[in-house]
Amino acid sequence: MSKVARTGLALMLVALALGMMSVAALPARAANVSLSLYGSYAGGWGTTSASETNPGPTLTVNQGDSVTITVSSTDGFNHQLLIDYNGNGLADPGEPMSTPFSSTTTLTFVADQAGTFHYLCVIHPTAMKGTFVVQGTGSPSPSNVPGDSGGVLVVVGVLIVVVAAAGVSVLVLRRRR
Ligand SMILES: [Cu+2]
Repeated sequence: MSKVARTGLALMLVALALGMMSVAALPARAANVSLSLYGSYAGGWGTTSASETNPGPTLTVNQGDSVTITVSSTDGFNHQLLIDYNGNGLADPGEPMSTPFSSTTTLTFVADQAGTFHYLCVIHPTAMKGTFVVQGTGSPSPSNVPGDSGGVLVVVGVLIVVVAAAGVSVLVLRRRR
């Protein structure tokens, strides 16, 4: 291998390592978060069956989290949990909603929108409500486009890896000829 090729190969490997590091250095995201809510018409919502209030406890997660809420009815009535992203008090397409439950069920969804929202029981929206906060992750984005600032870093990191890997293979192939 010529000196130029060796230097080129070394540079490519450095770029490859840097690219991989930039992907690995991304802030921790997309955690799995498990929450419990107990609800009744007379009491509202609580994180335990003994602490129901209306409004219920404020639930806070990070944007991108996979959220599982285990919901239990403590009065034997049917309830149905809704994350009311648009605040109209109604179930809309794209808003996470549990099945109706008179004992226990789970609702799993990805908290993809950052902001402060309400959760409520669709059947008893005024008697069973609370606040649901999705904290945005990463540095503040200059635009108001919902989604991630982390995505750009991933794309840049992956591009660096791909280009560096291509460079390495070209050099290796040339050497074989
Ligand atoms: Cu209810």
